[in-house]
Amino acid sequence: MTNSLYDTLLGARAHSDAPLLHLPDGATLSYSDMAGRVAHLSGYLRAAGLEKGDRLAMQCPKSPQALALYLACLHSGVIFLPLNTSYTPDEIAYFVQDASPKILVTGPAAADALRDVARDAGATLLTLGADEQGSLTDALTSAQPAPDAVACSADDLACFLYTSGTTGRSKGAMLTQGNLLSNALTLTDTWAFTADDVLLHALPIFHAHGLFVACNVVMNAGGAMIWLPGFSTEAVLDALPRATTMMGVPTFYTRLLDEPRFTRDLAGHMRLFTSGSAPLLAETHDQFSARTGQAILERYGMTETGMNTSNPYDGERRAGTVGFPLTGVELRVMDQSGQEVAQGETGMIEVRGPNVFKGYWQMPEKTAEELRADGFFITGDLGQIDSDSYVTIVGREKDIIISGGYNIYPKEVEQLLDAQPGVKESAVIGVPHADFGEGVVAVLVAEGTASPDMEAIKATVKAKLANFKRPKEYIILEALPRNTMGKVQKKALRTDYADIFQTLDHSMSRAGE
Ligand code: MLC
Ligand code: AMP
Repeated sequence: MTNSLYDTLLGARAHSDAPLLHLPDGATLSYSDMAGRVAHLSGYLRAAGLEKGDRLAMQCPKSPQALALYLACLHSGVIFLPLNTSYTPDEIAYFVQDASPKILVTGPAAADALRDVARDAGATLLTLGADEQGSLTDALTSAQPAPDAVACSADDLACFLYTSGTTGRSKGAMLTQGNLLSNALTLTDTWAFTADDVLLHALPIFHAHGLFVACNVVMNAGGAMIWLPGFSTEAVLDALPRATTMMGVPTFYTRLLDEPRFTRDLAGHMRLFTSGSAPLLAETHDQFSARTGQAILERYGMTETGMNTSNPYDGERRAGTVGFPLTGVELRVMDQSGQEVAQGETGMIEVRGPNVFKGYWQMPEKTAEELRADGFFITGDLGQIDSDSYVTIVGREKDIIISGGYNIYPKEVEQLLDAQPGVKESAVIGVPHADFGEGVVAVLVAEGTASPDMEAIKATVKAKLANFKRPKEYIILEALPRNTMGKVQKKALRTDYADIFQTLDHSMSRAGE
């Protein structure tokens, strides 16, 4: 048995001097450089006692070594668990308790706050900074490289990605080697990636988009990436002339369009821009085409399934749609009684294919709720298929907010707000936000007549929740609107506060640019 995923991404080019990463300081890391790092890290993991099926959690700033750690886990058969760098120690504690990794690698700045979390979960805490320094690097000096990849089958687990639930409790989506490999092969083909491609990589690498869609596809094709630490308009404008392709969330494209220096001349040589993780407004698609002459290719996916659909590479990329099911992926639209709806009607999107995950870690009931016995996954997205077979996402049945490509589960924020002194109840909603697509708003009802202490509440929210989940506006009402069954009418709230961010100049509210 071999390790097809590792061999496909890196093993097959372990001796190639072709560039893999172009770094901000001008240095380039080749495929063989990366393979050397991976062998070294893998040797360390094995000497530390990690075996196939063990877990390693990582909450580190983006760096080449962080990517090497992911690949070293694949090389060793260790399950890789990447965590959003914005998560607070409280949030990390839950993931680490749930997944019981043997090693937790964190940025140096977070180490003190996570020492107890790691100890309580029985994990060894190591550090890895954006500059690649830290105790992991120190530990490597005495490690021997592990030359051979551990044999793995398509059904073996490769990664856990945590995704919040409508109950507020996060679930670890178990992705197999086969899931990741099938998506990498299909997308490379669908989007015509080759060894000549240079992808402008400004996404984070702790989610499916930046790690699996971007890195796996480029590595499978043998291409290179311009490796930026995150999205900054300046850095992207600077790097664009050296790139052939870019993958982004819609916020990347609205920010670029806000910039007059983003012109047809600057973008004209690009082979492909893709968008996903959140709806791309048809208006953004059209503005982008008018400015650059290029049609953004929108695709649709999710943590549990990887990518499901894509607009065509050759053919009409239709604004407002997510294109067609990928090769090997079946997609159907179902009504509430479990029947397929007529063409053009709206229903629940379900998908089946080699990309669909194995289930939620240690949550068989949750798995059974969302993964049908016949293998179809119930996405929670509402959609329709038009007469030309284009799929359109028209809404979501699941109560989530997608802000700048990150998912926020209102329930999780509401549970925290409801527990605060002076708060009787709360409703958390997403409303249009020019920069992030949707912005989080909290509507509170006070306990008694006194107003709650908003400064204290905001401080608690800041301590407990990752920054992207924090409400950007708070409203206090005497009562929440409810229907005759007593259910909170979030739709009415979304209508009432639809304009709340409209008066804000989003370019002024962005720090660091
Ligand atoms: C940052 N902030 C956000 C936010 N990102 N708030 C809401 N939503 C977000 N996404 C906060 C910051 O903490 C800060 O708050 C304020 O907003 C302004 O921050 P900023 O400096 O403007 O943000 P920036 O660092 O530029 O980040 C914005 C971004 C980033 C869009 C570049 O969020 C991003 O990289 N998003 C990509 C998400 C992604 O990769 N998703 C893929 C999921 S996989 P304060 O209070 O501190 O000032 C998936 C499957 C699929 O969904 O289909 O792909
Ligand atoms: P996540 O759980 O972070 O993987 O988020 C997946 C969700 O993002 C999907 O279920 C959709 O609701 C949404 N999503 C991803 N891509 C698109 C897209 N192109 N258009 C609309 N929604 C999308």
